[in-house]
Amino acid sequence: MVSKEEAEGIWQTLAQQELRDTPVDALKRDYGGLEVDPVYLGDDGAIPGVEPFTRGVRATMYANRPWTIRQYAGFSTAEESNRFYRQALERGQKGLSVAFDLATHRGYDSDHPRVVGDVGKAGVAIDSVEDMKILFDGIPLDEMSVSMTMNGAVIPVLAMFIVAAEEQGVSQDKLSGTIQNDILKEFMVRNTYIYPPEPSMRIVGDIIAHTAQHMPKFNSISISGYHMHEAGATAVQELAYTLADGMDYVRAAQERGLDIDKFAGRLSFFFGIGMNFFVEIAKLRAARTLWSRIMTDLGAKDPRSKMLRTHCQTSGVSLTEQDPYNNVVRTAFEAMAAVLGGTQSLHTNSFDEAIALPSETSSRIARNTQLILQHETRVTDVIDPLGGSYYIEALTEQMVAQAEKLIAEVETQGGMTKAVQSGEPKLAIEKAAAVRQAAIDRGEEVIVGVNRYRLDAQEPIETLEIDNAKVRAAQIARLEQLRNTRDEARCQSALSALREFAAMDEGNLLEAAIEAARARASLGEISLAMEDVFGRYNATTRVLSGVYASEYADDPQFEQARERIATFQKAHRRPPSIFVAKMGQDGHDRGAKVIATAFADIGFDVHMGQLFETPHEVAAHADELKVDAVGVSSLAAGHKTLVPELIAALRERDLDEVAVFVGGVIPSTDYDFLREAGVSDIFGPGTNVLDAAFSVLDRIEGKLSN
Ligand code: DCA
Repeated sequence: MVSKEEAEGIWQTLAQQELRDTPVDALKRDYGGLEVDPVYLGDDGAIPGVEPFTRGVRATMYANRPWTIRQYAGFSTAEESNRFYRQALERGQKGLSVAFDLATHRGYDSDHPRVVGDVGKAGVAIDSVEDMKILFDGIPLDEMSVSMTMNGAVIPVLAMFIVAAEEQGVSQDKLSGTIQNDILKEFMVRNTYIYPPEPSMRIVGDIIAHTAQHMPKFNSISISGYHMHEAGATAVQELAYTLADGMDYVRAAQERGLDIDKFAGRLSFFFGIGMNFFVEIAKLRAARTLWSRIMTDLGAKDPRSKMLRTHCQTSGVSLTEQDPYNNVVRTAFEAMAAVLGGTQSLHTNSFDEAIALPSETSSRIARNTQLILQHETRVTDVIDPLGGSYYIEALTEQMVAQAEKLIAEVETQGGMTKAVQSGEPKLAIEKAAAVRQAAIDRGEEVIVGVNRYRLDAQEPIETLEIDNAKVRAAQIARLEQLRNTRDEARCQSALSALREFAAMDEGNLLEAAIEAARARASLGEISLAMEDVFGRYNATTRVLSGVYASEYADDPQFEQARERIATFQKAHRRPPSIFVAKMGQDGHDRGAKVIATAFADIGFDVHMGQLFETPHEVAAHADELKVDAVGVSSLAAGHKTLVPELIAALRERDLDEVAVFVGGVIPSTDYDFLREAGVSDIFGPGTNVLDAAFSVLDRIEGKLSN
């Protein structure tokens, strides 16, 4: 271990390299007579910018360059999103981060019948390179770093981005940014996969190979724990599974003959930051420490290959629908934790995100939260200010040890690609989510404004509404124009070449797709060419049992619910039954799974639908299974289209007596609309699961005795 003096010398040298012509002493601060150094070093040999990077990946960190303010956004159309991006950049945002709609994620063009409720919701609709060009119109792609959250349809989206830049006069070697390209966590939690795991891993490898060779400034992947965090993973699970995913990506690239030091410097990460302040800080420090060790073991030599550089986002599930201005405060604390943990880039959530898509006002407050942190709080002056804290260091060490254990478990299953196929990590996360939900419902974990200090009445807040039908019509018109004006023979031959690459298991799929994008093939067509060979993946849905019941042992309310079910059973010779449905392309199933698990434990006969069903498919299941109720979980804003369609489909089958419930991210301004459409009750975020169960029972009993 190096002495404190030696550490000082090492740090000075590294800092000077990063600062170039600026003297290191320029980083010193004077707070009205209080002298503050840019870094404080101890006897433990831990130096910012030095392996294993526990104290940060850069010697000078924010003292030289603050983290990137990178707000994730995308609104309905390319035009709308472009307007929003330009304005955000004028007002202090530093990097772009594109949110795509769910139709795009799942590889469907906007005119596909399965995506009627999804087009333009929860992100921007991209059908072709023409949309991509509009999205970045007037934004110089050789200067602006662009992150794109895309996993399923990663090949057409990245191809279209490259071609849009090319037609802007920017060659791909000049592009900087990040593509998410993290398919393993999609199978685990987020569910916007298209193809089965094996061909999906080939796609990841093709992208890493292409970017390593042709796009030296572009981060080939964003290995993401965020969605595990949102699905209810514990901090250790998020940490361990994310790094285990990373290990499989590295091995997949190595297996195709790539030298680790040629691509590892462009792997990046993405974590969620929740309300457990110090745990979240320790999580980022532990992640860097572990990754550096893992990469050394995998053969990396270059220190840049061992740096865990990460983006962070404040937690969506920590936001509440009740008393929503509290979310501004929550987000500010979470942002501070991300910064004290040493993130490279940050998204701060808007306070209304538990209810709807962010409005202009809420987006501004979210961005300003970061501007205030950077300009007013002085947290950027000192590098890793919590380094050496007894508590933080102890937590960091504990998390490293526990995550290492969990990673070893995954490794014994043959790595993450194998483990996700067994479904084990997904179930472990779902179990953690159910345990936490029970703790909240029982009031053991306090959420201000939800299970304690609740408002008697709440003022509605203004939320953004997207006219989905209008967006879809405009997209369809643009697609028609594209198909009518392109060189059809060139387009079809490019698509055939792509299909052949897929079938032969050779050639780079991204390179074939770039040619197809140039020839104006649409996103759906490019995606389908690969689907023709790989097939579309259908995950089997498993529901946990017993977790909720064991957390609720001896709870009087829980017992009361069970007794009511027993009485129902006696009267009707069967338990009440419910079909839990996920419609449209919204793959967020944490809420649906928690409800299914808890209702089954209470005694309901629960049927869990597959993901991505249409309203007609759900009505058919309800008919076949003869259920009393359908519970729809919606987190991606498709409810106003999909729920009325479901009710109409039930009516067509004379199933008027089946009660329909809706839960998830539903703005209160939509409640009347949904009730008028025939919905029995609506459960927003923060609803106590037992309360929901009583409401469902009331309706079912009321309906059955009529
Ligand atoms: N001194 C000198 N140079 C610095 C310093 C410093 N203290 N800090 C950063 N830099 C440099 C970096 O090395 C980098 O240059 P390089 O690309 O040539 O190495 C540049 O400044 C940009 O900084 P970086 O920290 O890499 O920040 P970003 O470009 O914002 O990248 C990263 C962050 C996490 C790596 C990226 O993958 C990302 O932006 N992810 C976002 C993912 C996302 O938005 N997901 C949405 C859900």
